[in-house]
Amino acid sequence: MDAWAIMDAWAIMEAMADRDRMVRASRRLSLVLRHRPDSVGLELDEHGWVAVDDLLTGLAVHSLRLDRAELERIVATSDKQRFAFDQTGERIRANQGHSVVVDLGLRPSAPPPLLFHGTVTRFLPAIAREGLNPGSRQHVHLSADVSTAERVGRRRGVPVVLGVDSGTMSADAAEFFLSVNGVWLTGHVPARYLSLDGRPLSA
Ligand code: HQG
Repeated sequence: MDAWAIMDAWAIMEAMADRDRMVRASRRLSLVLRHRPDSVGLELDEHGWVAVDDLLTGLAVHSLRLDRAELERIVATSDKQRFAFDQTGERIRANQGHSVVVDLGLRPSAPPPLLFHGTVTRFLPAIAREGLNPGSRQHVHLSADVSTAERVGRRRGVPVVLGVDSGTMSADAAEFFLSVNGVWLTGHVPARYLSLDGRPLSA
Protein backbone atom coordinates (compact mmCIF):
# COMPACT_ATOMS: atom_id res chain seq x y z
CA MET A 1 0.00 0.00 0.00
CA ASP A 2 1.39 3.44 -0.86
CA ALA A 3 1.22 6.42 1.51
CA TRP A 4 -1.91 7.83 -0.15
CA ALA A 5 -3.76 4.53 0.16
CA ILE A 6 -2.78 4.29 3.84
CA MET A 7 -4.05 7.84 4.43
CA ASP A 8 -7.31 7.04 2.62
CA ALA A 9 -7.80 3.88 4.67
CA TRP A 10 -7.06 5.84 7.84
CA ALA A 11 -9.57 8.56 6.91
CA ILE A 12 -12.24 5.93 6.20
CA MET A 13 -11.60 4.23 9.55
CA GLU A 14 -11.82 7.55 11.35
CA ALA A 15 -15.10 8.39 9.58
CA MET A 16 -16.52 4.98 10.56
CA ALA A 17 -15.45 5.41 14.19
CA ASP A 18 -17.05 8.88 14.22
CA ARG A 19 -20.29 7.50 12.78
CA ASP A 20 -20.37 4.70 15.37
CA ARG A 21 -19.87 7.23 18.13
CA MET A 22 -22.71 9.41 16.81
CA VAL A 23 -25.07 6.40 16.51
CA ARG A 24 -24.25 5.35 20.08
CA ALA A 25 -24.76 8.92 21.30
CA SER A 26 -28.11 9.13 19.46
CA ARG A 27 -29.29 5.90 21.14
CA ARG A 28 -28.27 7.26 24.52
CA LEU A 29 -30.16 10.51 23.79
CA SER A 30 -33.28 8.49 22.93
CA LEU A 31 -32.98 6.67 26.24
CA VAL A 32 -32.47 9.86 28.25
CA LEU A 33 -35.01 12.09 26.48
CA ARG A 34 -37.78 9.47 26.20
CA HIS A 35 -37.39 6.98 29.01
CA ARG A 36 -34.70 7.51 31.63
CA PRO A 37 -33.78 11.19 32.18
CA ASP A 38 -32.97 10.16 35.76
CA SER A 39 -30.12 8.00 34.41
CA VAL A 40 -28.13 11.23 33.96
CA GLY A 41 -29.69 13.07 36.92
CA LEU A 42 -32.26 15.03 34.88
CA GLU A 43 -35.98 15.63 34.92
CA LEU A 44 -37.94 16.57 31.79
CA ASP A 45 -40.37 19.46 32.11
CA GLU A 46 -44.07 18.73 31.50
CA HIS A 47 -43.61 19.18 27.75
CA GLY A 48 -40.55 16.96 27.56
CA TRP A 49 -37.93 19.73 27.35
CA VAL A 50 -34.58 19.79 29.08
CA ALA A 51 -31.90 22.51 29.04
CA VAL A 52 -29.13 21.67 26.55
CA ASP A 53 -26.43 22.70 29.06
CA ASP A 54 -27.89 20.43 31.75
CA LEU A 55 -28.14 17.57 29.26
CA LEU A 56 -24.51 17.90 28.13
CA THR A 57 -23.33 18.16 31.75
CA GLY A 58 -25.46 15.18 32.84
CA LEU A 59 -24.17 13.07 29.96
CA ALA A 60 -20.55 14.06 30.67
CA VAL A 61 -20.89 13.10 34.33
CA HIS A 62 -22.24 9.75 33.16
CA SER A 63 -19.43 9.01 30.73
CA LEU A 64 -20.66 10.49 27.44
CA ARG A 65 -18.69 13.57 26.44
CA LEU A 66 -20.57 15.41 23.73
CA ASP A 67 -20.15 19.04 22.71
CA ARG A 68 -22.84 21.37 21.44
CA ALA A 69 -21.71 21.03 17.81
CA GLU A 70 -21.90 17.23 18.01
CA LEU A 71 -25.37 17.43 19.56
CA GLU A 72 -26.48 19.74 16.75
CA ARG A 73 -25.09 17.26 14.23
CA ILE A 74 -27.05 14.38 15.81
CA VAL A 75 -30.28 16.42 15.80
CA ALA A 76 -29.76 17.49 12.18
CA THR A 77 -28.81 14.06 10.85
CA SER A 78 -31.06 11.76 12.91
CA ASP A 79 -32.65 9.54 10.23
CA LYS A 80 -36.07 9.86 11.82
CA GLN A 81 -35.68 13.42 13.12
CA ARG A 82 -35.98 12.03 16.64
CA PHE A 83 -35.02 15.24 18.48
CA ALA A 84 -35.75 18.97 18.27
CA PHE A 85 -34.37 22.16 19.79
CA ASP A 86 -36.82 24.82 20.94
CA GLN A 87 -36.89 28.20 19.21
CA THR A 88 -34.15 29.61 21.45
CA GLY A 89 -31.91 26.59 20.88
CA GLU A 90 -31.44 26.37 24.64
CA ARG A 91 -33.71 23.37 25.20
CA ILE A 92 -34.06 20.02 23.50
CA ARG A 93 -36.62 17.19 23.55
CA ALA A 94 -37.52 13.96 21.76
CA ASN A 95 -40.22 14.41 19.12
CA GLN A 96 -42.09 11.23 20.13
CA GLY A 97 -41.65 7.75 21.61
CA HIS A 98 -41.76 8.69 25.30
CA SER A 99 -42.53 6.37 28.15
CA VAL A 100 -42.08 9.26 30.61
CA VAL A 101 -45.42 11.09 30.74
CA VAL A 102 -45.08 14.35 28.80
CA ASP A 103 -47.49 16.59 26.94
CA LEU A 104 -45.98 17.28 23.52
CA GLY A 105 -48.72 19.85 22.85
CA LEU A 106 -49.83 18.01 19.69
CA ARG A 107 -53.33 18.84 18.47
CA PRO A 108 -55.58 16.01 17.32
CA SER A 109 -55.52 15.74 13.51
CA ALA A 110 -57.68 13.84 11.04
CA PRO A 111 -55.70 10.77 9.93
CA PRO A 112 -55.67 9.31 6.43
CA PRO A 113 -58.29 6.55 6.08
CA LEU A 114 -55.72 3.78 6.38
CA LEU A 115 -52.59 3.68 8.54
CA PHE A 116 -50.08 0.86 9.14
CA HIS A 117 -48.42 -0.78 12.11
CA GLY A 118 -45.31 -2.94 11.83
CA THR A 119 -44.99 -5.87 14.17
CA VAL A 120 -43.95 -9.56 14.14
CA THR A 121 -45.89 -12.85 13.90
CA ARG A 122 -45.36 -13.90 17.49
CA PHE A 123 -47.36 -10.90 18.74
CA LEU A 124 -50.35 -11.51 16.45
CA PRO A 125 -52.41 -13.81 18.72
CA ALA A 126 -52.24 -11.28 21.57
CA ILE A 127 -52.88 -8.35 19.21
CA ALA A 128 -55.92 -10.19 17.74
CA ARG A 129 -57.28 -10.59 21.27
CA GLU A 130 -56.36 -7.24 22.83
CA GLY A 131 -55.76 -4.90 19.91
CA LEU A 132 -52.66 -2.71 19.79
CA ASN A 133 -51.47 -1.49 23.17
CA PRO A 134 -49.05 1.38 23.72
CA GLY A 135 -47.08 -0.91 26.05
CA SER A 136 -44.50 1.13 27.91
CA ARG A 137 -44.89 4.12 25.55
CA GLN A 138 -47.51 6.83 25.72
CA HIS A 139 -48.97 6.01 22.31
CA VAL A 140 -49.30 3.30 19.71
CA HIS A 141 -47.08 4.26 16.74
CA LEU A 142 -48.50 4.10 13.22
CA SER A 143 -47.22 5.12 9.82
CA ALA A 144 -48.81 6.39 6.66
CA ASP A 145 -46.82 4.02 4.44
CA VAL A 146 -46.17 0.29 4.39
CA SER A 147 -42.40 0.54 4.01
CA THR A 148 -41.95 2.49 7.26
CA ALA A 149 -44.14 -0.05 9.09
CA GLU A 150 -42.02 -2.87 7.62
CA ARG A 151 -38.87 -1.19 8.94
CA VAL A 152 -40.41 -0.80 12.41
CA GLY A 153 -41.44 -4.49 12.47
CA ARG A 154 -38.02 -5.67 11.19
CA ARG A 155 -36.40 -4.43 14.44
CA ARG A 156 -37.91 -7.55 16.04
CA GLY A 157 -37.78 -10.19 13.28
CA VAL A 158 -39.62 -10.91 10.05
CA PRO A 159 -42.00 -7.96 9.76
CA VAL A 160 -45.78 -8.24 9.56
CA VAL A 161 -47.69 -5.11 8.55
CA LEU A 162 -51.17 -4.57 9.95
CA GLY A 163 -53.65 -2.18 8.39
CA VAL A 164 -55.42 0.17 10.81
CA ASP A 165 -58.84 1.46 9.76
CA SER A 166 -58.04 4.91 11.08
CA GLY A 167 -60.88 6.49 9.10
CA THR A 168 -63.51 4.46 10.99
CA MET A 169 -61.65 4.81 14.29
CA SER A 170 -61.61 8.56 13.85
CA ALA A 171 -65.33 8.58 12.94
CA ASP A 172 -65.84 6.57 16.14
CA ALA A 173 -64.19 9.48 18.05
CA ALA A 174 -60.67 8.09 18.57
CA GLU A 175 -58.02 10.82 18.59
CA PHE A 176 -54.93 10.80 16.36
CA PHE A 177 -51.87 13.02 16.55
CA LEU A 178 -49.15 13.58 13.96
CA SER A 179 -45.72 14.03 15.55
CA VAL A 180 -43.42 16.65 14.02
CA ASN A 181 -41.35 13.82 12.55
CA GLY A 182 -44.32 12.25 10.75
CA VAL A 183 -45.29 9.41 13.11
CA TRP A 184 -49.05 8.95 13.66
CA LEU A 185 -49.85 8.45 17.33
CA THR A 186 -53.00 7.20 18.99
CA GLY A 187 -54.10 5.40 22.14
CA HIS A 188 -55.24 1.80 22.19
CA VAL A 189 -56.33 0.37 18.79
CA PRO A 190 -59.13 -2.21 19.32
CA ALA A 191 -58.67 -5.38 17.26
CA ARG A 192 -61.83 -4.78 15.23
CA TYR A 193 -60.04 -1.95 13.35
CA LEU A 194 -57.07 -4.13 12.38
CA SER A 195 -56.52 -6.07 9.17
CA LEU A 196 -53.84 -8.35 7.77
CA ASP A 197 -53.51 -8.66 3.99
CA GLY A 198 -56.87 -6.91 3.65
CA ARG A 199 -58.71 -9.39 5.93
CA PRO A 200 -59.97 -8.59 9.43
CA LEU A 201 -57.45 -9.69 12.07
CA SER A 202 -59.99 -10.71 14.67
CA ALA A 203 -62.61 -13.30 13.84
C1 HQG B 1 -46.37 -4.88 20.05
C2 HQG B 1 -39.07 3.16 16.80
C3 HQG B 1 -48.53 -8.06 22.15
C4 HQG B 1 -46.16 -3.90 18.93
C5 HQG B 1 -39.97 2.73 15.66
C6 HQG B 1 -44.66 -3.70 19.01
C7 HQG B 1 -41.33 3.30 16.03
C8 HQG B 1 -48.26 -5.99 21.21
C9 HQG B 1 -44.35 -3.84 20.49
C10 HQG B 1 -41.26 3.43 17.52
C11 HQG B 1 -49.59 -5.65 21.53
C12 HQG B 1 -44.14 -2.50 21.17
C13 HQG B 1 -42.26 2.51 18.19
C14 HQG B 1 -50.38 -6.62 22.19
C15 HQG B 1 -48.71 -3.96 20.51
N1 HQG B 1 -49.80 -7.81 22.49
N2 HQG B 1 -47.72 -7.17 21.51
N3 HQG B 1 -51.66 -6.40 22.54
N4 HQG B 1 -49.84 -4.40 21.09
N5 HQG B 1 -47.75 -4.93 20.57
O1 HQG B 1 -41.06 -0.37 20.49
O2 HQG B 1 -44.36 0.42 17.34
O3 HQG B 1 -36.16 4.19 16.34
O4 HQG B 1 -43.04 0.17 22.01
O5 HQG B 1 -46.56 -4.43 17.69
O6 HQG B 1 -39.50 3.19 14.43
O7 HQG B 1 -42.43 -1.25 17.63
O8 HQG B 1 -37.14 4.39 18.62
O9 HQG B 1 -43.38 0.09 19.58
O10 HQG B 1 -43.96 -4.68 18.30
O11 HQG B 1 -41.64 4.51 15.44
O12 HQG B 1 -37.23 6.33 17.02
O13 HQG B 1 -45.50 -4.45 21.07
O14 HQG B 1 -39.92 3.08 17.91
O15 HQG B 1 -38.60 4.44 16.63
O16 HQG B 1 -42.87 -2.03 20.80
O17 HQG B 1 -42.00 1.17 17.80
P1 HQG B 1 -42.53 -0.49 20.78
P2 HQG B 1 -43.09 0.03 18.01
P3 HQG B 1 -37.19 4.87 17.18
